[in-house]
Amino acid sequence: MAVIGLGLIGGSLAKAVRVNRLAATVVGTDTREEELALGVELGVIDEAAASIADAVTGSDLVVLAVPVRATRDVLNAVKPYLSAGAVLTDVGSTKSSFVEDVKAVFGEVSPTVIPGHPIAGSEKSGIRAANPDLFANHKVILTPAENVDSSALMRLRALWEGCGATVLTMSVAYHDEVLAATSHLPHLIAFSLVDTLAGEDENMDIFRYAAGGFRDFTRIAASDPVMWHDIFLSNRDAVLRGIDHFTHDLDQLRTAIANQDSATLLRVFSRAKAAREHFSRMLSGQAYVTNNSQKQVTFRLQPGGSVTGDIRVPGDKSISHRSIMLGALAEGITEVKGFLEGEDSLATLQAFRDMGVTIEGPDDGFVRIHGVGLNGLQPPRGPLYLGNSGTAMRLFSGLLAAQTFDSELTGDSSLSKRPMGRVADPLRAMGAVIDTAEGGRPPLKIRGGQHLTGIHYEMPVASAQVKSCLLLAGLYAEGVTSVTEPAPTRDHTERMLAGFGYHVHRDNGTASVSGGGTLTATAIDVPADISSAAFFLVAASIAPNSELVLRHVGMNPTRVGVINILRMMGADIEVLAEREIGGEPVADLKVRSAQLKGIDIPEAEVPLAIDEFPVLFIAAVCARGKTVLRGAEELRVKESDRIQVMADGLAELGVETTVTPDGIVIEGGQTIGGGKVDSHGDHRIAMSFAVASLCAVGDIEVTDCANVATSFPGFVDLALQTGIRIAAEGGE
Ligand code: SPQ
Repeated sequence: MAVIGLGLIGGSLAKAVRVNRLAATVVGTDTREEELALGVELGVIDEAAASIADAVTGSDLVVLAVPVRATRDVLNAVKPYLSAGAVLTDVGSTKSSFVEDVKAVFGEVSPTVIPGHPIAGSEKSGIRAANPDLFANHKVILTPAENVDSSALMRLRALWEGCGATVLTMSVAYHDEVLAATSHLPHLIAFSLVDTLAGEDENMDIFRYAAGGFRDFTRIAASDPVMWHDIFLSNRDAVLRGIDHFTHDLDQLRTAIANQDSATLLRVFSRAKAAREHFSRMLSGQAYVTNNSQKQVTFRLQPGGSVTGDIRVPGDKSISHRSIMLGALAEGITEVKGFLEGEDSLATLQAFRDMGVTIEGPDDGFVRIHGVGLNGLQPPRGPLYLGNSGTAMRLFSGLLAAQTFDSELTGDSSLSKRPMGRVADPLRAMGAVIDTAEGGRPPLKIRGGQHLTGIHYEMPVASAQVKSCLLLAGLYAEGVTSVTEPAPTRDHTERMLAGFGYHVHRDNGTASVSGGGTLTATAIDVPADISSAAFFLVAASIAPNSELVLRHVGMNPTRVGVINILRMMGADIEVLAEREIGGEPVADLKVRSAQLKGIDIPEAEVPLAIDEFPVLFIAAVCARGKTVLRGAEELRVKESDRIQVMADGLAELGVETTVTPDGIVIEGGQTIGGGKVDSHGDHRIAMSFAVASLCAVGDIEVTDCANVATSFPGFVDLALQTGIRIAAEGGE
């Protein structure tokens, strides 16, 4: 391997390759003789070459680590000595200029030329700063051309990975655009600010009193001036676009300050604060919410235990989503208590920030939403990323179908498989223009500026999301929009619309709204989520010697199927202190161990307990006798196919079940053994198998559990606190 240029990056790469024994011989060359001599002395390189010709001759890999502006001259010197098939790469911060130089010197970009850029560095420079760990846990971007030699790419990727880096590939143009925004522009601003302040008369005082903020912000102004001069000139166009964008936004802040416009200041600052808090996630191209599928979290469970205590599970997910949506579209300020700070509802919150809504918090469940009115949303800058949340995608499709601007809704790999035709079709009947991917799957591309007209829709499936989507679209439609459901589904949208002063006509199974009204801000107290409480209701029922109190649980009649079913199975659940808070019934629940019995689950209960079936299957395994579930085909299109995935997981633990197209038959009383279960990234499956450990006879390992954070942040701590023998491993 030949490294041309023994500065910080070239030296660190040479040393990392040597330390990790990734090349037989590392030859270095540099125009600065002292640096070259130091290279050998410090063990950075095996051999010092007196010229580029000597270094390149016989090398399989040639790495250019020279200032960007020197690239062309160095390539001219490399060309005559480069062996056929040798891989040529670089480490420069701009990639189109490297490609242009390669074309100018070689006439083409051959398949073994692979531009590269390690996203690592330090304000230190020179070979003395060479650090073999510089690239560990950092990203390296390779920008191969379409004709790239795949084995060359594989070898170069392996080399960087051998130095501890994570390798990403992208196009040259995309690389330069992204780097202009995330690296070049911040350096420019830091240089400029320090220079401006240094030019002030009282600069000595300014620097003397400079606090940590100044130091943090301007650290990069100590970077190598020549290198940065080169970078700005060679990535000129992309950097200019970044400067123009930034100048425009800075100007807006200036105007806001001049005009005492606190709404704009608060909006920008709170959006920026949220972005900064989640910025590592943003960098992975996932807006501001986690791409949980990339985190590997495993639950390890020891068998047995009792469940005791007095707990409150986090806020209701369905109500949390809706509180942000209606709060954002209302006139005035809505305050929310008990908001669920889970990834799903945070995705909804972030999407509204992306559409210009000022949202303060969440701060320990408290959120303050500065409503913009039904017509006050602004076009988002890019696609709205909704993570794992079916609720967010389906409800957003309704309210975005009526906006003046275009929008695109995307999600993680699980959400990208879920059916969206069920909302797109009736919305199209109202006049919306929506494109989906094949089979009606996400992403959804929604064309703005359409005139919607109310329809009457008979839902073919009992779905609160479809109903809510159409009611939200109906707020904007001309005339009446009415939806009839085949069986009662959760009615939080209807209740909350009424709470915001919007009349919803409800008649048996039909809910209707007339377009053209307004929503008036209100206060919302989100009850604890009965779907999260369900895990503990089953846990305390099946574990011996258990007694647990669950506080402030939402008892909306369209959600209490789990309590009805568990009671039919013989569970000992007391409902205490029933009360109504903000239009939703709430109660405390006391649950004690009980011998459960198998039942035929009444089909009418299915929509009322739709999210609780995974954990109810665990109850059924621990019951005496047979439990039969029918009419639940909807379970197959949730975050996973919840019938099959539960049956597969139970089979891993030695429990046999009979899967039917619309349900399952479970013979109770089987022994739950130890084993390894794949949750398929489905939060409710992961938590259900954690509960199963209470009745198991062996250790259980549940994989792919990161998505538990979508609906139940803090599950592991609460489970441990009540007596479930759980440990979580892994994370980002
Ligand atoms: O939001 P998402 O991903 O669809 O979440 C789930 C869940 O288990 O948390 C379903 F997988 O809950 C849905 C629920 O099944 C939330 C919901 C709502 O808030 O309106 C309604 C139900 O779905 P559907 O399809 O019956 O409307």
